[in-house]
Amino acid sequence: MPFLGTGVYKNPAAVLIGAPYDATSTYRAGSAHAPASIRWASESVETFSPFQQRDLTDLAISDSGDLDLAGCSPEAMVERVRARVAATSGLPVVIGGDHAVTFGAVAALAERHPDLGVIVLDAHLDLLDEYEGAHWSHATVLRRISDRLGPERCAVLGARSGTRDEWAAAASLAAVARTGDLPPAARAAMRDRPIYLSVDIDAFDPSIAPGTGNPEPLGISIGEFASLLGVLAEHRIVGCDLVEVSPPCDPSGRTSILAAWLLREMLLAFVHPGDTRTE
Ligand SMILES: [Mn+2]
Repeated sequence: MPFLGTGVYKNPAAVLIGAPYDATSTYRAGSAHAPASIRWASESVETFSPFQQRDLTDLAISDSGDLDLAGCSPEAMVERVRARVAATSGLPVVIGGDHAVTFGAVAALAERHPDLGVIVLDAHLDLLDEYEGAHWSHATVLRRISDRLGPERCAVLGARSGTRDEWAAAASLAAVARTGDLPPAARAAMRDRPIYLSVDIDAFDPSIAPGTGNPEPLGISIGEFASLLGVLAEHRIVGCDLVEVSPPCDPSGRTSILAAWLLREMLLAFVHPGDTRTE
């Protein structure tokens, strides 16, 4: 079942890409089931957003289904995500999977946009150089991105968990904030850059989004996210993802429904009605 409001277009303005992979999860896996669960949950959401006064059906958005990542090593997974995103015209929107999938998308877009900046919403800093010997892990993803782009091109919002060393390393990022607000200095630093937005669902408070592998108290609110989207809609977003929803940890299905709603709002904020629509 494709995501809400998507269709088949020759030149889509945005393309959803499922990345069902959770082999680098460190505590509770299950995010490999998220793409299917979020598509299913999207049936409970309307295509029209009363907040943005915009409708998904006015936009040319395709759902390309899931990548085949079964049995992949983390390196092979990153390469498959990279290759698919590199081959995608239109805004790539990756549905994880665990957070390690983000690096594949960022690697592809950094080739296309040498001045790429990355904004991550995440409870966790993910700045470890390695996790129990693993170079590619959902716990090292921002470190890998920062190594690739430079820390001054990376910002993390909603952050409230990390080792002492990770917090020390975070000081060199463009921004690190516990709230969902992009601090003014980071707004300026990101103003002229193409931006990739990565949304780890655990940035939200666990009372809102309990269905994730590593829930962490004192998270951001949905209202904070909506305000951030308003700010980011004025920037140039060239790719985005939503990761770390774990359906087995989400018996009521509410986290998948929130994820579908967040994706609708992201698509409506980042894809413009003037963008190509070819049947
Ligand atoms: Mn996280």
